[in-house]
Amino acid sequence: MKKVQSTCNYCALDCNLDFYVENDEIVKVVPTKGYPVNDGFSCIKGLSLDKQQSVVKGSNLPRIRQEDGSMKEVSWEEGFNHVASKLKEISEKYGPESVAGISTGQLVMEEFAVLGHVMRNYLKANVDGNTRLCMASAVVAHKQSFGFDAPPFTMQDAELSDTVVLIGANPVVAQPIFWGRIRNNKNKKLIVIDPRKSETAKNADYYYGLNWKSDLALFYTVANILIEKDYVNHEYVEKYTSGYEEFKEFVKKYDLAYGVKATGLTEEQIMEFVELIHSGERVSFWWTMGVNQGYEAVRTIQAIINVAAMTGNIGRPGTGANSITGQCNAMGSRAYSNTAGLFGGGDFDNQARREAVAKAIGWEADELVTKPTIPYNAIVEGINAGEIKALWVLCTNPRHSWINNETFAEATKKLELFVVQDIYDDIESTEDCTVFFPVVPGIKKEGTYINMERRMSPMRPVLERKENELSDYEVIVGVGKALGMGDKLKGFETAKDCFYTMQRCAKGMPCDFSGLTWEALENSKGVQWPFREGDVLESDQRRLFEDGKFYTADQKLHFVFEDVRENPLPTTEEFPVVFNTGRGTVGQWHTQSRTREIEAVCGVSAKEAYILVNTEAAKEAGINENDKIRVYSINGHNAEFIARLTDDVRYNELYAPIHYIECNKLTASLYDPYSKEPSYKATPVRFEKVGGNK
Ligand SMILES: Nc1nc2c(c(=O)[nH]1)N[C@H]1C(S)=C(S)[C@@H](COP(=O)(O)OP(=O)(O)OC[C@H]3O[C@@H](n4cnc5c(=O)[nH]c(N)nc54)[C@H](O)[C@@H]3O)O[C@H]1N2
Ligand SMILES: Nc1nc2c(c(=O)[nH]1)N[C@H]1C(S)=C(S)[C@@H](COP(=O)(O)OP(=O)(O)OC[C@H]3O[C@@H](n4cnc5c(=O)[nH]c(N)nc54)[C@H](O)[C@@H]3O)O[C@H]1N2
Ligand code: SF4
Ligand SMILES: [Mo]
Repeated sequence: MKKVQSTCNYCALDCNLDFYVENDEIVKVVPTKGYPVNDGFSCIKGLSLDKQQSVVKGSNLPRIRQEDGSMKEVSWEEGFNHVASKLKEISEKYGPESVAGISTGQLVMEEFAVLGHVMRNYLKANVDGNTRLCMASAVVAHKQSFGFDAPPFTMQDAELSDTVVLIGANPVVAQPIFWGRIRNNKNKKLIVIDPRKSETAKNADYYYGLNWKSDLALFYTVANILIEKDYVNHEYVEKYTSGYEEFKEFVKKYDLAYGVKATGLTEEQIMEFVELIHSGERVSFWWTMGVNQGYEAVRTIQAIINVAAMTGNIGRPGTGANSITGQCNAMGSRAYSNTAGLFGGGDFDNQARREAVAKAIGWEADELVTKPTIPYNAIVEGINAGEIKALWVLCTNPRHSWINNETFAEATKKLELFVVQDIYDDIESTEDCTVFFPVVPGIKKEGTYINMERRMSPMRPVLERKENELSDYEVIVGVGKALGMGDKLKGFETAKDCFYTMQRCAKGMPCDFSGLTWEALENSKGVQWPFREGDVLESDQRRLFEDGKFYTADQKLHFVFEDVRENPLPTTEEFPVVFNTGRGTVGQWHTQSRTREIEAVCGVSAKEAYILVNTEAAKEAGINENDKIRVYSINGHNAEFIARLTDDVRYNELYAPIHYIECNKLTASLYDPYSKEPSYKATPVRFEKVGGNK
């Protein structure tokens, strides 16, 4: 029996799993013992990766839409030539910016990189990813505060912390293995900040159910009181930060009375939180989508960073302002997709970086793309405005997951070329595609992942490929060749070549991994960047900023802040209820295309869209458990859900799991101004019983 150690390609923990294979069949999946992330444990999704091998039904050949609307199977060569000639034709006719791509945080690093190379370096097109829906706010905040998009922690910090603060994060459902590690820390106080009494909040020692999107007000108030009480680590602030004095003046107006009014918490709760932060010796702050997805998300993250910094809770074991990531390779997509920054980091207008990257890929600096991509929302708006005519979607399902998703449905009808590349041919996004590229799932491909604590780990083929089965990497290279790139694909021929090309690009940057080889990563404990040539791995738990030096020009952490803004989309008399959204269960993954093959999940998951309704509010509206309700959104759309009654959501709140397409039918197009990440979690709505008289 063959054993292959590989990486789970669902969530951002990147658990390692041992696949046992006999006669090209997976006979068992065992979470890797001794692996620093998951040490012998995993959740149901990882354990069920063997189920994800049927790929598309029928053959593994591409399909092209015909005039009568049917899809015709063609050879791979024909598929590549068709897409390449359409891309060229559209690019020449309407200009390079009429071509766009939407990628993901679920491909391997090498796949984003080669896509960025073909689409951005060569075609000069725009390519954004679903990481925009997820991590963009953290990226912008990290860059401004730390000088680089660098999550500072190692996951062990949750075990070493005496005060763990979770803000808008529900790891019981979303990162179960990480939750296990928090729970195993018996010496901690657990504080959860979430308007909804989430599964995690129910396990908290201190739960603060603040108003939606009032986290910024809370953290400014907390900062002000910490200063007033002189609970500040002055030595840390003076040595390692800049902008503190200005921040101190700035937060004066955010007094306790303001905090109480804005957050809906009591004076006692806010003061208790302040005392908990002060009395903790190793306080760690962790946030996820409850923070990243908001109309002032970047500044909220920076307020959390500021509080961590002014109390000296950065760079020590058990501390940190720590962004919990979502998808298996969100970190890889951030540093190596060539979308918001150059390969390996650095802005597109940074001449020194341009030259270094150009040299690493064997091009001239002036041949590289000159500016970041337009963001996801601008791509969708550009299609609707008739400016973008070609779209290539890979490994994401925007018809379901995009905010206000009817705008995406509308857009796809206007495209001249719409390529969808997925392991399933029947996801919602394929409905209007003009070309479908079927690809193999993770268990049949190779490359590198980077998890939320910067740990690189390999994906290696567990099963052999069958006839005509291609990986994302090969499909992208196939299109590149058909475009006539020739020598311009040098260094990108295979995933392994690309790994070394990216290594050259990142040399000297914070995410430098020049000390690694493709082979050394295999069967390893993973390696956290930075890992430079000559570095010796002294520990498999490494955090950043232990020396107090940051990646900014003055090497200091920058206090960044701005006034709390009016909510651009407040509840109204007509839409008095807040529509909160997020993950539903451990077994269900996003749009459910991937997890529907897991019988143990599907068998127990609701088939129809359901929604959590507050018991008292339901009673008043004459709604009983399992009744159908209709929710009307401020965005003009409405949808039906099965009501589930609970006291875990508030009187004027509904909670819809994202695993049903109805959810994003109702979210309204609102973004953080700096990151352009959608504000998915607080749309004004109203509801009524279907067939009711309200
Ligand atoms: N089983 C499963 N696991 C997953 C995923 C999945 O689809 N299924 N997806 C993965 C991905 S890509 C991601 S990004 C992560 C997401 O992981 P999480 O962010 O932990 O999950 P969410 O459910 O989106 O949101 C977390 C919480 O934010 C709260 N929230 C809403 N508004 C606010 C607010 O204004 N302030 C605060 N403080 N909290 C608020 C919600 O009530 C919710 O409980 O999960 C990953 N893990
Ligand atoms: N209302 C609301 N909406 C949200 C969120 C929210 O909290 N609230 N969260 C947002 C967040 S954080 C995220 S990350 C997004 C996620 O949204 P999506 O990215 O749209 O969701 P997935 O279902 O993960 O889509 C991945 C697709 O890739 C396919 N796939 C799997 N493996 C491979 C592969 O190897 N190659 C290729 N080519 N395809 C593959 C799967 O079949 C699936 O169709 O949703 C966002 N939408
Ligand atoms: S916790 Fe995340 S990485 Fe680990 S097995 Fe589950 S989905 Fe995979
Ligand atoms: Mo995400």
